[in-house]
Amino acid sequence: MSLEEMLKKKLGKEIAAASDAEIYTALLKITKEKMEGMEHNTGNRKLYYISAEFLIGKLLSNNLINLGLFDEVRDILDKNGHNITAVEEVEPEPSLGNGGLGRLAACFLDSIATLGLNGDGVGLNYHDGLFLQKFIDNKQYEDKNPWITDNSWLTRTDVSFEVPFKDFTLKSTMYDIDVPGYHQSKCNKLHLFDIDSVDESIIRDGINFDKHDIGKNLTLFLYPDDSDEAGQLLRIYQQYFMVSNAAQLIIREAEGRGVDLYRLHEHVCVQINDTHPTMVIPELIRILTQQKGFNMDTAIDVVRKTCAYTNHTILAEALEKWPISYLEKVVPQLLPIIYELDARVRKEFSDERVYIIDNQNRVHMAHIDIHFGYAVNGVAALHTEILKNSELKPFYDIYPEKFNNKTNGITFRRWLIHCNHELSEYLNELIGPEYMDNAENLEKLLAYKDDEKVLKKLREIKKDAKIELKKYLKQTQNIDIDENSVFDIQIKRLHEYKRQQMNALYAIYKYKEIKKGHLPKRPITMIFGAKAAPAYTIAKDIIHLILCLQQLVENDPSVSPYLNIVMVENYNVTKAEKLIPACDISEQISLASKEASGTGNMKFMLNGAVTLGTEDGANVEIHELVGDDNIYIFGKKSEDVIKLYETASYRSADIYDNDPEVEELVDFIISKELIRIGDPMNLCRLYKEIVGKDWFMALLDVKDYIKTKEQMLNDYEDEMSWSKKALVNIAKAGFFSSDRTIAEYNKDIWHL
Ligand code: CJB
Repeated sequence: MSLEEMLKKKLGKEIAAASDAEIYTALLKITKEKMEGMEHNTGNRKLYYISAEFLIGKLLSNNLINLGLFDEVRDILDKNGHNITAVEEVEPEPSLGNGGLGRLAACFLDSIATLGLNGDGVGLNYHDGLFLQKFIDNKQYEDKNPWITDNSWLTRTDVSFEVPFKDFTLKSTMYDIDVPGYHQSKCNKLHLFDIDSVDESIIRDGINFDKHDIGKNLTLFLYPDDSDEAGQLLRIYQQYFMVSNAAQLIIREAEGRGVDLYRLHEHVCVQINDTHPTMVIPELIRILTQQKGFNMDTAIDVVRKTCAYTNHTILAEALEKWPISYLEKVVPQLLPIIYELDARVRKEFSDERVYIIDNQNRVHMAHIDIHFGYAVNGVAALHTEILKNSELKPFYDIYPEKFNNKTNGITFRRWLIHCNHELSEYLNELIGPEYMDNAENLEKLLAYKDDEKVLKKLREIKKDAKIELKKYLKQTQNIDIDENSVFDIQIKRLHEYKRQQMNALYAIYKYKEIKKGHLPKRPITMIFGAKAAPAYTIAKDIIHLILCLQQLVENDPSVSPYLNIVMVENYNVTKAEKLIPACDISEQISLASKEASGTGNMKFMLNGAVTLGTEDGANVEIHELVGDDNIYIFGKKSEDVIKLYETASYRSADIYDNDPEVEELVDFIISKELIRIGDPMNLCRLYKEIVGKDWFMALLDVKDYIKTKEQMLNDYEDEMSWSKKALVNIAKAGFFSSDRTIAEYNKDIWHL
């Protein structure tokens, strides 16, 4: 039966007569059936990629692309008076992740399947995931974010495990999402564990709920507020539930394959994505010793050869340390094992910085991973060097052989073929389709770097993407933007280290310049998209500042023709897919040393934006690849920043007091213009934070930042030379394909 006939049959009516929602559901069912019929990848060693987040985004188009059906479906819909983009709108975006870490996990699943490797993801099926962001009175409000509908990509399986906690046991249900590789005949799975008793009706006024009622709340939210004890306990419940299911699944599948558990490591490999899944180590040891007759030495040895750990940050707040007393309340069965692991470390090493349990009775999760796993990797070259030479130096001194770098990557299926059809089709025409299978082929584009026709066409494609974004913002937020302006975009989690506040200071600078009559050659559209963690006060104050600036500029007719500030509401994968193709200037302005890698930087580059960035994370590697002429680098270097922290010598007040230009920008936060629009409490708190603390040193780099951005805006006016920069960025992006990253994980760590 042809695809068109199948679709008609599923719909039970003519395609032309069906609604977009009906078509979406029919296509979902057809795609799911096709994937259910595909075999799973096989291999002697199987990977389990355990992660608290999988930010997978909408799946219909990507699945169709990978299955090789996209063009056919698009044509069938066109022929019948429908449009695939409108059908895509119907799909709710799964709310299973927060930021780069979760999106990376999703790109990895795509690449693992594309390389035909035997590997599944394991995580949790959060019903309301990360909150839905709303702006009211220029502030962020959080609402629940339900995404699971009757017809979804989830398939309930009959796999279920008993997960024992101190006071009760919970029975799990495993849901699966199929993961097809690009043009592959086999599939992998994302396993998401859940409990049947979860109860969304306990959520009140936004995202509040009873944190004690674990049987009802366990899989409601990703990263529930952990500013109090109940919240921290809930996170431990979630983490243990995730890894106990993972461990039981691993053992069951291994036994099902006839694996001798004493050789588990030869057949299984577990990748621990940041520290959230760390308890899988003591849990596997517990199962092997208590249920499978292992002695402790052998269990530890086998588990150590099975588990590998990825570090995604050097921020202390994210390196989890759980009080023993909390673990005691939730998972007392793990404590004898954790004590044993700590005792072994203490016996072997005298340096207390590498102990698992510190002198405040807290368990350092990363330390378990490093001692009792076989590999530790950072996510960009600079980040891995910082881990080896400072953050994790005492561990590197002990285990140099375990440390390795795996620079992050992104899947080009989603971040080029899907999100930027026009560009991807043009590349196809120009350099042939080989780049879709091997991204390094994008370099062929370099042959056209002086071809005016090609450069002009790239500019047209960019303009078309801007027009698309303009329509989308009008529809979704009733915001008008000018497609002839330069689009400057910063989209990522809101965090002081990422320095959205420094970008806001630029907006203040530009506003003041325009007020003084220094008009830019071309209007500027500054776009932000970011969610702030609900308990992160200063991050929310920064959102407030940006929204107030947006309103100020919008209502000032002497400024609005030249400057437009837009904060996109509820920034997510779907919105990123619309924003990235339209971008000219990619803002990657973290304080050097603090952004482990970044992956947005790679997506922008691939879509022909030019980076404005610090020498941080993967920006360093982008810089090396494209050369000085095709990137704009500013700010202090990571060595200098690390020294400033070590010597505790940074004082933002010194800069503020001694530099009237900086003082003027910062003072504007509490100016009468802004106080009239915003909430004085929020604005004053932010002002004080910047003047009195500025922990991530926005004032240190702000002037260099402004200068470099001005240079960039100037250079943008030379259309051909700017387009050439865009071309070089696209051509050099091949290195950042997650297929390359996954091939490296497989070669150096997984050996699947
Ligand atoms: N990252 O998104 C998160 N969440 C965390 O809790 C810690 C780190 C990000 O991971 C990405 C993938 O490795 C990195 O590119 C990014 O720099 C890092 O902030």
